[in-house]
Amino acid sequence: MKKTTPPTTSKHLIRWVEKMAELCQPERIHWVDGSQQEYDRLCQELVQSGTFIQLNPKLWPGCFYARSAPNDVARVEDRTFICSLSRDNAGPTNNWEDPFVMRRRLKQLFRGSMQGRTMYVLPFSMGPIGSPMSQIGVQLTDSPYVVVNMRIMARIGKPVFAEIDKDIQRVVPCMHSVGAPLAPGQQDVPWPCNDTKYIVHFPETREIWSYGSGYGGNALLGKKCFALRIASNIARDEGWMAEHMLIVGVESPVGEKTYIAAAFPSACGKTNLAMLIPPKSFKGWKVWTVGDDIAWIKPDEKGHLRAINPEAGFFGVAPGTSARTNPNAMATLARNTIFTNVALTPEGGVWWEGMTDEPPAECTDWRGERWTPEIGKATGRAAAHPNGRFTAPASQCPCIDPDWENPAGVPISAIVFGGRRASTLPLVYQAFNWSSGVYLGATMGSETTAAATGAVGKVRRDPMAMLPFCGYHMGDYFRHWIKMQRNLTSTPRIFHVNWFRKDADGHFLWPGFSENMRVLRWIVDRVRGRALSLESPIGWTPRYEDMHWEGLDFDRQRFEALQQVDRAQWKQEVIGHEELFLDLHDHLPPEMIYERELLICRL
Ligand code: TSX
Ligand code: MN
Repeated sequence: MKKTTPPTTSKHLIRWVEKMAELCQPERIHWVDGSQQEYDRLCQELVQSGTFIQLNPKLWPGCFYARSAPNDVARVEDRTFICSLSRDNAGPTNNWEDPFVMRRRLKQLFRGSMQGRTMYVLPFSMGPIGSPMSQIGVQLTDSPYVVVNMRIMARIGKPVFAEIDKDIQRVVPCMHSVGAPLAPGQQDVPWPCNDTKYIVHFPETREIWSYGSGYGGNALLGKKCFALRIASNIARDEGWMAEHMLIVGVESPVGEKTYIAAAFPSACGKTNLAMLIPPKSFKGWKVWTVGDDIAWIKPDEKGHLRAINPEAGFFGVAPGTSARTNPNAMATLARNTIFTNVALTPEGGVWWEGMTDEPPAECTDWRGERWTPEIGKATGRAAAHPNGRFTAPASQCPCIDPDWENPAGVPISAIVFGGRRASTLPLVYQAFNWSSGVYLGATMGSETTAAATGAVGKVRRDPMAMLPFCGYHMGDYFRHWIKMQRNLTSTPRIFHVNWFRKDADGHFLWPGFSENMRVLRWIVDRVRGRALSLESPIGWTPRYEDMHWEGLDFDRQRFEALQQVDRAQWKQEVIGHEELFLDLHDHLPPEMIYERELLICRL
């Protein structure tokens, strides 16, 4: 085996790498330094191997294009496991396997799995290097695609080795193989992967093992696996929170800044909210982006919550992103971006559904086949995969917050939960207090939109948008939320929003997008003690006169329809809450039961 000198003095790390190399039998070991030259060389190698196509540098400078295998296009929740010692610790909403059984199975899968490939030793920091809120991992991977994506999504390489050598922080070992060993002389494919997939977490020993996939959350192990599933375990033990939340700073015309963290299930436009541009009539107001996906939130020494974005880039869904829906995202991904599973234009550009009103006359779709609008219409095939992605550096975002890399994080004044609900849920309301806010987050959900994933319009509960990402029992997770209040001198105010309420004719009642700034402004004013509202059975709701309407023609009647709290609908809603709680009953904190009873009484 070809070897280079390890750029670390950590005997522990070197020994682990040697042991894993013995297991996986790679042809080479490459210690990732994280430099631009290394990145450029890896991208060139990916072009030569056919994984990458370099986009036209005149149109898309520094950008590359990849197509995955058609059976490796998304996270695989049914192949995702939490292997705690006790099954009870994983809870009913996670897949569980005995850690000893799983270890044996993984050893077999990883034995020789990297033959003919390079094993990259990829050290990464989730959060700014050296921040007391950051965490370090080392991913061993046989995928150069993963290495270049991780360079955008996390802080990697030499400075992270330096942190490891200080030997003060625990390192989370992350094993990753695409599960496609090469026999001598065997020709590689553009997207190696395996039909057998395992995304495995060992919460007690804080380890991640991922096999068979090269895609996104399955393979970029710093993101969902570490920053949410493992970090939620660390956070519970240490008294902080690892949340599936965007973070924005809302600045008023006098320069007052209010930071908001917000959790939404998928398909609610989280990245769009994270990069919102206020309407023209909101002179002097500005929204700054700290993060679009994950927040690590911790009490400071004064007992106030502060948050960091543990990531360094955006791994965003491309379809639906346009100069109209999210100009800041379009500016962010205009250069130095990796596109996966979108369409390729004849000019060497990319395209996806929703990017422009007019589709290109002709392009190559995410499968590599010729696509025209006519073919699309006839076959029903989209040019880009609905889960097609861009991997773009956060530093390129025009509205990136000046404090986005502050090692101390930013102070969080409000937490917003949201969902896609055609009825029942008003545009916005504020929970009465912390525990009613935790109840509101625990019972949130979205109506299914894609016919492929089940019945359209059925509410799927997704507590705090963490259902697929909480690395332990959901009931214990609610308990942790409740307990957080005890370590705080002030709690953020908690809100719920719903941009998607419809009228009787099935039309959206709320214009959404930039106009959501009006909701953010009411939230900021509530947090600052400046806005009034009505007490309703579910919480505090703004009256028409509590909102700012300049620049938008939106009458009182329509607003009242949007804000209506219908007691009959809400009685039905509470029955829906009970279904979720049935599953979790033996770990549910009593506050959840009390809050439900109080809600029923108020209705
Ligand atoms: O992202 C969205 N947001 C949040 C923006 C900050 N989307 C897209 C969701 C899919 C990812 C929205 N879609 C939003 C929204 O607020 N609202 C809607 C629904 C909607 C769609 C089109 C219109 C209005 C509402 N069109 C007109 O009113 C003309
Ligand atoms: Mn997410």
